[in-house]
This record gives sequence, structure tokens and C-alpha cells, in this order.
Amino acid sequence: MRYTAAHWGAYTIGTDTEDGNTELRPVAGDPAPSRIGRGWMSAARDPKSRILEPAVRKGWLDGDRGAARNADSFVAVGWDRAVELVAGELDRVRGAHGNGAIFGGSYGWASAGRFHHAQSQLRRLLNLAGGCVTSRDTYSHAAAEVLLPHITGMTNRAFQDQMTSWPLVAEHCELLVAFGGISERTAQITSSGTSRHEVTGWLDTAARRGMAVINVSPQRSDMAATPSAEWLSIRPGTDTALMLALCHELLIGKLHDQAFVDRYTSGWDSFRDYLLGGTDGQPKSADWAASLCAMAADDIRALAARLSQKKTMIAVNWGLQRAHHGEQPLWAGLALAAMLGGIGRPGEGFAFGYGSTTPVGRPSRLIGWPSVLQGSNPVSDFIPVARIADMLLEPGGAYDYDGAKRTYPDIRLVWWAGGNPFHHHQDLNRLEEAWTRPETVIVNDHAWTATARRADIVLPATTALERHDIMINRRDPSLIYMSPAMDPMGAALDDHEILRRIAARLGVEPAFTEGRSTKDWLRHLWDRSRQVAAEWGHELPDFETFCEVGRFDLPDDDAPRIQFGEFVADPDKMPLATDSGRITLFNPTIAAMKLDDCPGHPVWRQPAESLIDADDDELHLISGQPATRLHGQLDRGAEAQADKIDGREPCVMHPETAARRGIADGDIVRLFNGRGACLAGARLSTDIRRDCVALATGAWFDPQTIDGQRLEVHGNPNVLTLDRGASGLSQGNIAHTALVRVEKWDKPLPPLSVDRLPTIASGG
Ligand SMILES: Nc1nc2c(c(=O)[nH]1)N[C@H]1C(S)=C(S)[C@@H](COP(=O)(O)OP(=O)(O)OC[C@H]3O[C@@H](n4cnc5c(=O)[nH]c(N)nc54)[C@H](O)[C@@H]3O)O[C@H]1N2
Ligand SMILES: Nc1nc2c(c(=O)[nH]1)N[C@H]1C(S)=C(S)[C@@H](COP(=O)(O)OP(=O)(O)OC[C@H]3O[C@@H](n4cnc5c(=O)[nH]c(N)nc54)[C@H](O)[C@@H]3O)O[C@H]1N2
Ligand SMILES: [Mo]
Repeated sequence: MRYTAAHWGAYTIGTDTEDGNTELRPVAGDPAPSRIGRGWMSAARDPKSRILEPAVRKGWLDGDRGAARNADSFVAVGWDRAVELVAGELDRVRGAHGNGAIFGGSYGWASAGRFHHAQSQLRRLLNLAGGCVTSRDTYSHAAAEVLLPHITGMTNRAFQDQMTSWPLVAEHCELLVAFGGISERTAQITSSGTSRHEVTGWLDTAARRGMAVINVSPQRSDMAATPSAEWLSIRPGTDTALMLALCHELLIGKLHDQAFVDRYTSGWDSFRDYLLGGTDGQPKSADWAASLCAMAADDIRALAARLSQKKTMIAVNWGLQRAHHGEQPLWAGLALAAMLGGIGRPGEGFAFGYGSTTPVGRPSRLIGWPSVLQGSNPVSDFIPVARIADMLLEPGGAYDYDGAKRTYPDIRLVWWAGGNPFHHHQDLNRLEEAWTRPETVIVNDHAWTATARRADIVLPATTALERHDIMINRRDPSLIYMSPAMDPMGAALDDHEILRRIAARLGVEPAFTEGRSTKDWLRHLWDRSRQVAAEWGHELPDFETFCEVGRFDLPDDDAPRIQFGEFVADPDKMPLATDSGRITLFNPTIAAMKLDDCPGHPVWRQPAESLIDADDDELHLISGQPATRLHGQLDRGAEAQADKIDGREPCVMHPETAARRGIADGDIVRLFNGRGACLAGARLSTDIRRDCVALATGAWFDPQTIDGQRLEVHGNPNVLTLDRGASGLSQGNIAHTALVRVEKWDKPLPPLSVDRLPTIASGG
């Protein structure tokens, strides 16, 4: 059988169709295949968005140094010329400015497949070429990545790995309080590929057993898979106030577990004083929180009582911390769970990220499979990942990060492979300005994304559907040999081959390939995987058999995990790797950083933009993950296109919110604020708060000048979001903190430009 795989699922490649077209079919045993896959083939074959030849921006060839980077035409060049230009430019920049002037962070999801992982391949080459400045943490959960080691002694990765297993929740939990919900929409994805989507199944099992679910969210739809869920509608950005109030009510009602707090946490006195108002004169009571969260104080008190009576799991999604002061709901949620005392017991306690992706809480074996080694980077400099525009705009500028005072490097050359900053970054109009600063931008991609359109040298890569690879990852039980489902489009090459050619020019090819062809690499990875499997007591077949059979499954772990389980069993023998060995409710290391936006214990801080003091006509923008695609990937595919309204991204708003603005279902609307404006198609639903509007990420960035004004015409929310750090601790992105206004768009609908190829002259 022939297989392929993506972050959204694993597929067999069917060629026995009536019309003779190749068809991707979700693998046997996937209980809830993702809808995203339905748009994969059409996106990969799209002649209007695939990059067919290497191309160089005209202005760059003319020596404009980036001035016209946001609106220019290209010249098609052959591979030889493209490779020569890249190698020459890399040489020039490292010679003139050193490798510290090269930014190779290249953040992004690229595609599944162990070998053809674009970032790993790029880093491997750049490391051999003297290194580059990189980026740290992710857009997904940077606040957690920096905070969790301080307060739990675990990295975010370890914390994810140790998440209490879903089967224990399904069996034991009586009350699941899901901040931000647990969504089948986001549970479609596993980084590096998945053969099974199980989250809705576990939720079903639990709900059928009688587990109650409270969805604390601005959107009822965040818990759509569980119809019995109660919806506790909350103003976005105020969860911390609610959590603190719940802690306060537990405390004054003596409903909390003081014995747990005493034995397993440190810093209780400071936190208790803060709850009672000792530090700032403001008790964090239900009455206090009610007006911030737009909830009834009695409901908060009733919830506190209910939590204390049930086996409760406090679950926080990843989205809550992609916000200004995003560290706080995580820390306050953990503190609340500690006061409830269920941490360490099966199905109770605290979870972070259930449903945010497929594998969180799945009892996987977590086998450490081999990967392509990136080598070591001679350049130690890095930026927190979401500070890209700041870096380009302010070389030498100072910033705080995790207790350090750092400065931004002076970057002359940017190289991106497998990511799309003009999808993922906030305040894209600001990024456009920053993007004119480097002397050269190189992009590997298979599609004319907004980032490829803003590059100087564009290198066409294959998609995962056009190459051989292996899907193996520690969170999924399937090992899949990926076969091509189609021929490469145009002159596209695999990233490895592109970089091999450049390595040859730079004189580092032998170290880059270690003398192996792609097939040799796949065999090598498989042979090492066989050794690893053998250490775990499993026998895997030889490479030839693997290629032919295509799929092997290893059994899951039969011992489900409990977050903090070993620690709670014996905190003296198994202390946490924190300052105190305990869960820190007050953390001296963070306190010593003297950051007002992230002091030493969980605090309430009002976000930079909030409905709390918004004008009457302002709405909170929720820009979460799209249901029909992965970020910007497959936006050109059939599934995402079918969901659009007049070709624009749908935005969800309450019927009353729409009516007040004279907007009907299906109308085109304009969302705007001081940072930018975009069009979208109105979709009305009572599943969202009246003071919010939800516009998913991922519509390809399409800014135009209409009647003298800048307008993004496709529905990309990142022209509206704020580009600043969550706090001086993590500097994580704050995509979920933004206010906007919405009005009906009565003017003619400007045609999209992202559905056309850029202008490409031939023969450079
Ligand atoms: N407003 C707002 N913004 C957000 C978020 C939000 O919630 N709200 N979420 C943030 C989050 S959590 C994330 S993770 C980021 C995601 O941001 P990104 O990961 O940058 O988004 P993708 O669209 O997945 O970009 C991957 C790119 O890699 C390309 N690609 C795929 N396979 C290959 C390959 O084999 N080779 C090469 N060379 N290229 C390939 C794809 O075509 C695509 O352009 O977005 C962030 N942005
Ligand atoms: N289909 C699909 N699935 C994906 C992805 C994708 O692109 N497409 N991307 C994957 C990636 S990279 C990531 S990081 C994860 C992200 O997973 P999440 O971070 O969990 O997803 P989001 O869609 O950003 O947010 C989920 C919900 O949080 C709610 N929310 C927003 N702000 C607040 C708030 O202040 N308080 C409360 N209580 N709720 C709030 C919103 O209603 C939103 O629908 O998703 C992954 N899954
Ligand atoms: Mo993410």
C-alpha cells in the first residue's frame, strides 16, 4: 500500500478512482479524519499559486536593497543562477558583517515527514556555513515555554509529555472546566503527522459517563463536540480575574485544600495576601471579578462551591496565553487547581492544551526517534520568536527576556524555509515596514505566499505529496513510509536538494550530505529507528519491507500518565526542579526580575486592549486557528475556498451585533482599528458573545490601496493584531488581544490579487 502523511492526518494514495485521478483516503483506524485533508490535493496542484521556477525580484537585481520588496515583479532564473546568487550573497554577507548578520530562525510549521523538514535542513546548512541568529520558543505557547520551568520545574515539552492521559479524564473526572474550550477544530492537528484523531472520542466517553463540562469561553462553539457542555461566557482576556476570584472565594469559604497547599506549594502567604487585598488594597472577590469578566458575582461564587465538591480538572487551552500578560491565566489556573487539591490524582488537577492539538494527553510512548541532525550553531545570538519586526526595525535596541537584558542584532540577510511570517506575525503593516530593512531575503516554499512574494530570491520546493519521506513522531503510534502522490510541479526540488546544491557552492557538501543520497538518508533514518524500537522491545522490518508495506503501528503506553503524579506521591523524594522543589505560587526568581507586567505571583493586569474600557462600538477580535486548513497552508485548496464568502474569509458575529450595524448574513464587512483594516464575509451565529468577532487566521495576506487607503481585501486578521510581547518575561505573541470596529462594506468588492501569480518575466 502507498501512503502519505501531513500534520492533519495520514492517508493512503488511491489511484483506482473512476475518473483516474489520485485520491487521498484517511488511513484505516482514524476515528475522526480531519476535514483539512480534503483540500490538500487541490492546493498542491493549484497552478495559480505554485512556484514553478526559481525567481529573483527585479528590484533586488537592480540593487534596490529591499525598498520595493512589498510590491515588485520577478525574473525567472534557472537553478544554476539561483544557486549561484544565494551562495554568493551568503558569502558576501558573512564576509562583510559576520554570520551574526544572518537570520535563519525560519519559524513555521513546514510539513510532516522526518527527513524533508525544511527548517532542519536549512539550519544544518547554515550551521555548516558558520551559523546564524535563530529564534527561541514558538508562536503557539511562548508564554508557557518561559513560565513553566520557573513555576513547575518542567519545560513546556516535559509538561506536555506528562499531561494527565485522556483515558483517566474519561474515567475519573467529574467536572471539567475548560478555559477556552476543547475544540475539535484545533484537535485536527499533530505536528509531524497523525494517524488518529481521538479527542472527541474521549470527550464523548467522559460525557456519557456523566462528567459535567463547563466551557469558559467567549464562544460556545469552542466546545461544539460536547453538546451537554454548559457555556460560561467570559469577556476575552479576563480569565485571570475569574480564576483569582475563584481562589478568593475558596479561601474565604474555607473550601480549599490547605493541606495540599502546605505540602506541595511554596509562596502561599504572598499569594494569599494578594488574594485578600493585602498587597494592593483590593480583595480579588467575586464582586471584584464580576465587572471585569462581565459575569454575575453569584455565578462565580456558585462555581467556586461546585469546584470544591467535585473531582475537578482545570483545563486551560493554549490560546489563553497568546495574549497580553498571557503568563497569568496559566499560573492562576495552576494555583486554582492547587487550592482544589486534585493535582496528582487521576483525571483531576490541571491541564494545559487539551484539544489545542491532537496529541496533548494521549498516552503515547514518547519514543525518541532519530532525526536529521542540525549540527551546532557557532552563533549563539537569538531572539524570542515573535520579536522579528522589532529586531529588523531596531538593531541594537534593548529588550527584556526571561530575566536577561538583551539587544537586537543587526540583520542583513533573512532566510525562511517552511514558515510564513506574513501569516504568523502580528500587525502585518508594521512587519511590511520592517521587511524593507534587510539587504536580502531568501525564501524556500512551494507556494506564492505573501512571504514568497516579499522575497528577493525565491526557491521552489516540493510539497510532501511529491517526495519520499518517513512519518515518525513520538506522539503517534504509526510509522508511515510516505510515497509520492504526484510528480513535482514545474522545476520544484526538495529542500534537501536545493540546499545540497548551495552547500556544494559553499564547499560544504560532503559535510551536508555525509555522502548520502535522499534514499540513503531515508534508509539511514529507518535503520536507526529500528535500533531505537529494539531498545523499546519492538522489532521493525527492514527498509525494503517498510517501503512496500508502508505502515507499522506500535502499541501505546498502557500506563496512563498523571501530571505531577510522582511528585505528589512523594514530594521529598521527587521534588520539582523549582527554587523550592514545590509548585511555586510565589517565585523569587521571577520576582527578582522586577517586571511590572509579570511579578512574582499570579496577578491581574488589564490587557493593553480590553472590552473593560472599550468604546461602545468596539468589539474584541478573536483570531484563532482556521477550521478548514493549517494556518495559511491549503488556503488555496478546495476545503478552505468552499468556506469563503465571495472569496473572503468568514468572520463570525452575533446576529444582534450585526443588526446594530446593518449587517446581514453573507454581507461583506470591513474590520478596522488604528493599525489596519481588512474585509471579511459576515457569518452570523448565537454561539459567540455580542461584544466579540471571530476571524480565523490564514487567509493569504492581500493588502491593496483602495481609494487612497490601505486595505487588506481577503480577511487576514493580522493587520489588526498588536505586535508586542506578552510580558518582559516571555515576549510571546499576543494575537488574542485586540479591539476592532466592524462596518458594512458598501463599495465595490476589490478583486483578490493572491489568486493570481505575481508578474514573472522570463530568462534572467
Ligand atoms: N492572529 C493570529 N496569528 C497567529 C496565531 C493566532 O492564533 N492568531 N497563531 C500563531 C501560531 S500558534 C502559529 S504556530 C503560527 C503558524 O505560522 P506558520 O507556521 O508560519 O504558518 P504556515 O502557514 O503553516 O506556514 C508554513 C509554510 O511552510 C510552507 N511549506 C510547507 N511544506 C514545506 C516544505 O516542505 N518546504 C518548504 N520550503 N516550505 C514548506 C507552507 O507552504 C507555508 O507557507 O501562526 C501564528 N499566528
Ligand atoms: N484546524 C486547525 N487546527 C489547528 C491549527 C490550525 O491552523 N488549524 N493550528 C495548530 C496550532 S499551531 C496551535 S498552536 C493550536 C492552537 O490551539 P488554541 O490556542 O487552543 O486555538 P485558538 O483557536 O487560538 O483558540 C481557541 C479558542 O480560545 C478562545 N479564546 C480566545 N481568547 C480567549 C480568552 O481570553 N479567554 C477564553 N476563555 N477563551 C479565549 C477562542 O474562542 C478560541 O476559539 O491549534 C492547532 N490546531
Ligand atoms: Mo501554533
